[in-house]
Amino acid sequence: MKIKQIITIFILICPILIAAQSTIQKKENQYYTIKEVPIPKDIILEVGGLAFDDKGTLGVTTRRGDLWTIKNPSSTKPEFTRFASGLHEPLGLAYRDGAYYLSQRAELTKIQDQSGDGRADIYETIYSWPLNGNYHEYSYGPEFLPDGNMLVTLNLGWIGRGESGSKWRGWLLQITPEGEMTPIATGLRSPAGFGLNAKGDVFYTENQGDWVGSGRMTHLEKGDFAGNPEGLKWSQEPGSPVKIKFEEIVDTMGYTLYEYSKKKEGIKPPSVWFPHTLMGISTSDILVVNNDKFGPFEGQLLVADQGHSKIMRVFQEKINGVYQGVCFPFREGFASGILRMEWGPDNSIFVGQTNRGWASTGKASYALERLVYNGRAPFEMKTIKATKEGFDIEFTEPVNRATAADPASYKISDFTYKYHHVYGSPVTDLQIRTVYKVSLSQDGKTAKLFVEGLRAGYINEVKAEGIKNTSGKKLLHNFGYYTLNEIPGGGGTHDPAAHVGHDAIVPAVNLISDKRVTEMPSSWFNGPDVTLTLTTAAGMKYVEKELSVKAGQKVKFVLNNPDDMMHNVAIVKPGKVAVVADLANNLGLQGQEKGYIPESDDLLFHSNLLVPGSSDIFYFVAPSEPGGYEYVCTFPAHSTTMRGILKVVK
Ligand SMILES: [Cu+2]
Repeated sequence: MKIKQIITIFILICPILIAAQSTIQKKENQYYTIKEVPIPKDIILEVGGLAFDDKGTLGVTTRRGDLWTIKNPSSTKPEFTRFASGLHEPLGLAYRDGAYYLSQRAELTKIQDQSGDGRADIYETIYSWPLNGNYHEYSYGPEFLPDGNMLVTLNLGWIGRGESGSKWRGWLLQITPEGEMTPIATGLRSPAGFGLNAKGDVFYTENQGDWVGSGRMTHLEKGDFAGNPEGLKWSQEPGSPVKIKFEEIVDTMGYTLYEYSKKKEGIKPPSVWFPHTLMGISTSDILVVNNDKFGPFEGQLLVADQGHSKIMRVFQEKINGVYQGVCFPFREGFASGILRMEWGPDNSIFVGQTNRGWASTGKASYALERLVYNGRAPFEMKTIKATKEGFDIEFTEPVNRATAADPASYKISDFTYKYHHVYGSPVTDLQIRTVYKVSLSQDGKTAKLFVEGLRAGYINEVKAEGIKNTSGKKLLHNFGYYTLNEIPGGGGTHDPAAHVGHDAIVPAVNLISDKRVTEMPSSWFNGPDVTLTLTTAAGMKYVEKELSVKAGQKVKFVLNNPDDMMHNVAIVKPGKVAVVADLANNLGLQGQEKGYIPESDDLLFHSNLLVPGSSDIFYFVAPSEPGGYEYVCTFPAHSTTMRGILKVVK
């Protein structure tokens, strides 16, 4: 079956039913409440790192270079003290035995207050690394290992692509308190979040970008290569445990990272993919649920998303020695972009946020909030586990047997992403998997799904829309994404070694619609009355904030996309920009194929979905009714910043 047919069928039988944002936030709030930590007006708390000391005082590093301490951070009147300042964008913080440890751009630093006046007086460099000055050379950490050593990660620079412009950029490094450094793993691009799971294994989160099809989480062990080749520039340096050489990674333009890993030793595919725009757009911190006071999810991981201002929940298992697992939505609606999460002494989670230069759904430029469990467990899919036959879904409470035993209550489709030098990847090779049988456990809490044609190396969208609990209530969140690296006991229909690669590079989306007329109407004898040009810019913006035409004018509209991300433009009726953007967000897995253009009478005209470095031209007659018609990029999460006004005047 052709992919187009499959998608058509998919659209017909599996409409995505994601509730409007505010509705889901209201529901989530019944179980987990977001509370503000008030910040004094004169403090710009763009949070880079969070750590509690042994007295319950919260340390906060900021991107502006301060280290604040906050006494009684859960109270209505927390007490802020500037503990240290003049630091170079510290994007992490840890506390150990009376000292703070933090990564500045070029070093790991230990900071202490020896005089006891509440302000730092000793700044000690533990280990430093070179810096070439690129704005994107972020440094994160440290995270302490149980043995007292520390981990830091070094972001790639950005020059229109990721660049390891100085030694160890793109690496995970281990550093002893005495300042001895051991490189551990590379292939990292934008490793803003990393840490240990409940078993003590190291994971890091990655953002979509070049060589990275979508957000993801990867288990890192010594010698691993996680996918972006830039860091391999240093793999032959003394001390490197990584064997792969830079020139050995070639752009196949078709393989997935999983398939490539089966052909070449040392490549580590992710344990969990976070499908772009469906589960977030820029993963950040990882936090283990290390207690049973936070609901029924002890031992699972929470993963934050900076761009979508939300937290996701992850359950992982190890099959054949390989980590894999599922991500679920958990809580959205935070005030700004989440970079850090830290457990407070009261088992609430402190959530540190910032969005300067990195747009986010939450509009505040920075925030510190707490996520508090209300003591009432939500009805959720608690875990999804892979089996030889399909998946076992465990619920947080017993389910209605009739709904849970019906295969029609579940929908599964699987897909993957390409591994190539291009920024991101379209959803690739999407197919529907049939659930042909379900058996329910005695206690009514686990449904065993029998699924045809499982494919190893694919991401499975598992939806359970039909499920109710014994009192008739529906799931709080009814979908998750399971990354199937290994099928227990073998099986499956997909042989990666025999695979010859997927279709070429980026989809040539060519939207055919009466709202995108790409040839000048033959009746326009004298050509268009006016040509409007709109240009995209970095940071999810248009260069032109306002365009103007006369009512009824014949318009030639040019959209140029010199940016490194995909963008489009939709011109909408006055006041309808949020409605249209929401509809686009809710297109789900079919979004990209539709160019993120939803069907709506509020949407008047639109462009194609443009890949980086391309343009589009379309023609329309300006509305006869004067007014402020907004234009917006409907690519998920772009619409908050990427918009402007088309003024139609008399
Ligand atoms: Cu855009």
